[in-house]
Amino acid sequence: MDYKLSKASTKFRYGMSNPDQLENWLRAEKVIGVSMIGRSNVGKSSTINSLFGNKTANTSKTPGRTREVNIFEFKLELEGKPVDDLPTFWLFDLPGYGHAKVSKEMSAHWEKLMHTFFANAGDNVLMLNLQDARHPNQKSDQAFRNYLEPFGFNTFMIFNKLDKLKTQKERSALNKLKPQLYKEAKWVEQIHFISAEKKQGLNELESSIINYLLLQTQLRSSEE
Ligand SMILES: Nc1nc2c(ncn2[C@@H]2O[C@H](COP(=O)(O)OP(=O)(O)O)[C@@H](O)[C@H]2O)c(=O)[nH]1
Ligand SMILES: [Mg+2]
Repeated sequence: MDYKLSKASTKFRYGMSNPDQLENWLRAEKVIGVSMIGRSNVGKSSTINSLFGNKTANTSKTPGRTREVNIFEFKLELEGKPVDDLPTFWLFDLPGYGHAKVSKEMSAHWEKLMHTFFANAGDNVLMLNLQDARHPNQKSDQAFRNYLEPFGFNTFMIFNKLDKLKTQKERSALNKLKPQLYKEAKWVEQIHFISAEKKQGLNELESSIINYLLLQTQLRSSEE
């Protein structure tokens, strides 16, 4: 069956910056969903908009402005109709990592909030680790990957802004990086190359996300 993300059904539900509130909610909810994480300005919000509908995330030109975990509810659809007999799925837009200009206080808050998220999200959240295809695998990306690995989440690495690679040199640099990435991060399940703006590579990514959600739903119902 040809499921799609139901763009019209996505709803903003919470913006949480309080770690205790986030922890309590995650523990009560037992979410199945996906989470977007990456450096500021790599296009997390744009990718979310392209996949889940225009009204979801605010895109912003100011790096590091999103200081909260933004939580959305979404559904799948079949032939344009939202499917109601699947569980509610959740989408998380996480604040970006790796911007140098924030204060110590801000980054301590970020760490606490992120740790709370990763420690309590549960086994059924797919991590979408977004990077900028022109500036891939930065130190902060590697540091984040090392941080994320022991949590054991299913993870995709996604390279966005493919449309900005204009020269052959830039494209071959990214191609050369691929084997290195597969080696550095064997635990990462899939690597995708997209342009959120020019809508490239999004169909494959969407199907992979949907497959993940349906599988988790099946596993969940066989546990009950
Ligand atoms: N050329 C190009 N620009 C993009 C793409 N995706 C996002 N952007 C731009 O990158 C900037 C940051 O995007 P945003 O989604 O706010 O990034 P976030 O901070 O990771 O949420 C904005 O100016 C977007 O228009 C893309 O695929 N191609
Ligand atoms: Mg954003």
